[in-house]
Amino acid sequence: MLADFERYPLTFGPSPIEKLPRLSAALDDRVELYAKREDCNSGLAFGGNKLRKLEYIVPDAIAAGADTLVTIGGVQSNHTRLVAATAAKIGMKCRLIQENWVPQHEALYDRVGNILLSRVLGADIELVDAGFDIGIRSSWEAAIADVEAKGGRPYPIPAGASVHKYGGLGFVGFADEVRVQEEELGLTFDYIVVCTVTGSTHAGMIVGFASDGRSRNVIGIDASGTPDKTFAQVLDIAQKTASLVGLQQPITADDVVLKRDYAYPTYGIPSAETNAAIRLCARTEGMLTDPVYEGKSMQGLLDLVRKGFFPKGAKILYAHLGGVPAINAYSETYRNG
Ligand code: 5PA
Repeated sequence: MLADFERYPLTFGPSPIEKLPRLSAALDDRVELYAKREDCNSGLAFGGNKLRKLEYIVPDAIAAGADTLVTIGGVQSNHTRLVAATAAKIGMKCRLIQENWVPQHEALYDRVGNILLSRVLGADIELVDAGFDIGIRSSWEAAIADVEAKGGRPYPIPAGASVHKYGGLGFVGFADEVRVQEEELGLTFDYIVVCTVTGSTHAGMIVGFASDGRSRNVIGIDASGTPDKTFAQVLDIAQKTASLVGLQQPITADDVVLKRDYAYPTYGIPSAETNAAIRLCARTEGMLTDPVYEGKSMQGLLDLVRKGFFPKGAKILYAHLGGVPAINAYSETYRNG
């Protein structure tokens, strides 16, 4: 489905799939857990899901004759870090708007983790005091206009590279990649579990897995805390991406499975259950997850297994989308492990 779209490689190639036997055993082997390691998919600034999306966006930025990538996220955004790294890699400048998406945080929150890396990567960063919202923001529009007013050629990339005409393509490719790996492994995954916020990761998977009837087997775990907006955005991106790639079947709201029970207390703040999930995964498999995104999808995965949501023996692929650098901004929370 992606043969007609240009791709600029930013990743090492297919991300590895790893079996998680000790985590499965901690859940009484009710299911078989695997992880697809998007968190180590590249040598660019620790990697992550955004690179798979940006691979299909960069050719358009180059063709547009842009010289500055302009994007937006929270202070500890992974997306902005990876846009900064991508800009460096392709020889462009990077302008970042970083909003105050998380209401309470520690003293060095805006100095460590992702934002530290983005500064080292040379991005021009503006901190803006606005709360969490996955929509189009005036601060981002103003930054685009400002780059232009100063004689630059901006290329706008919305939050999470999601509401972009090519934002869903990368994770259509994820599904193709999984099918090849399933052949190699001699198995088929019954479910794919994914963290969902700005929506194009989940939306791309819905389209990519539609051809083998598995759209509804992609279980999105909302980490936004604004699930109505996230749901609507996933559906919209999935429908637009489906028509872009010429999918022969319609995508409807029924194809979007989004679990809303794990984002509490709010975006960017881990609950006690999130932290328990982070620790269990780390201590059984040595696999680190972050308090904002993957810790919440790990929490959702563990809870759904314990509740018997998945049939016994189901093979479940946890999409590990990255994000670990943000854990450095939570040193108080994890001061005793
Ligand atoms: C992010 C997003 P989507 O936004 O595509 O739904 O992906 C959710 C997600 N896991 C899951 C990790 C590690 C993520 O970073 N991060 C955003 C960011 O600014 O970093 C877009 C919100």
